[in-house]
Amino acid sequence: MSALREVLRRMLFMRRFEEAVIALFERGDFEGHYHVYIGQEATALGALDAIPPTDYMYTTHRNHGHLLARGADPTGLMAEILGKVGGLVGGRGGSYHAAWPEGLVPVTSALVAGNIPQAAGTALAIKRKGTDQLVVCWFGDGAVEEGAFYETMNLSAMWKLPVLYLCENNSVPAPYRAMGQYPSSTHAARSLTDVVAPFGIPGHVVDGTDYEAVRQLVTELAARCRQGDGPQFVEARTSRWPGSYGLWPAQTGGPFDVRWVWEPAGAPEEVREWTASSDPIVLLGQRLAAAGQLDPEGLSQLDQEVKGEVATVVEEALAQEDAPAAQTLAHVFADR
Ligand SMILES: Cc1ncc(C[n+]2csc(CCOP(=O)(O)OP(=O)(O)O)c2C)c(N)n1
Ligand SMILES: [Mg+2]
Repeated sequence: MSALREVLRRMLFMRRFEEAVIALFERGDFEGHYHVYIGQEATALGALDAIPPTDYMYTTHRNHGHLLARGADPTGLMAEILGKVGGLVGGRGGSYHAAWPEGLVPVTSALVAGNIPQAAGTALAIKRKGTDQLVVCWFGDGAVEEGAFYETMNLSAMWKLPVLYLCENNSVPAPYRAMGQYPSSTHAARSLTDVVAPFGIPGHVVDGTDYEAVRQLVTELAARCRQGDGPQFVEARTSRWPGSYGLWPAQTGGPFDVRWVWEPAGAPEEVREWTASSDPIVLLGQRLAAAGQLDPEGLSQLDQEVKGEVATVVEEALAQEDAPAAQTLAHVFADR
């Protein structure tokens, strides 16, 4: 199997995993708010394939894809989302606060931009210890509107901290994904990369639907960070998946159908345009097909395998005990 075909398989796994999360929520198997990473799969895989497991990672409310791409156990993540005892953080965090301390994902902040100073703090500790690790810090375009972002850009630039700031701008229309300037509708700057320029932090734009482009850029920037050049800022552009909208995710258009790789026009109206122009699975599938490395039967078989793996994950997570209520406050107060 070619390396990119394996990437496609991993993207499909992430997609089917989150479709299962949606189905479990709709069935009432867990409560609370959650966010899916559908449509951004290529960004997490491209970036994290360029980063060894010895580096730290901080993620956000949209963390499922980051954790899976990082190599967290899918059953542990599913159990965490469901509030089960075998969850990545004992079922206490749920979707919003899923983390993986053993995998150097120490904590997840539900506050937009809350993880940015935490990432810089870890980078300061790394610098003081003198190791050659770095910190990957994920956040959305919304975080660039928060005060914590600016304070942290200033300090991390002054102290030349080894942090890779990976901003996923998921609100860019498809034609602007690989272009230079793109004005945000919620930010006065002409482009998000302009925002870090006064701090002397280099800003880079990449098409977040392009696994190879993201991987190549992050490989280069990680090397610069590691050699002491200080922070780097990436704006990875994706186009928001229209299948999930409103405050409470609801899957309009239904689950992804692998036949849309060959016939995106066959997708339901709600997701048709996005499927054709912006779905990273469709875009990579089409590339592989054009190179003679993928055919409809092969993809369908891959999908069946992945669906089977996800079904096992769901079954094993559901079979676990609920996390005991008495442990809810464990690790919250120093005296417990
Ligand atoms: C400080 C703060 N304000 C508001 C919220 C509510 N909230 C949760 S996600 C979100 C949108 C964040 O947008 P962005 O950073 O672009 O991430 P995206 O959801 O698009 O991935 C908001 C406003 C929050 N969690 N924290
Ligand atoms: Mg956003």
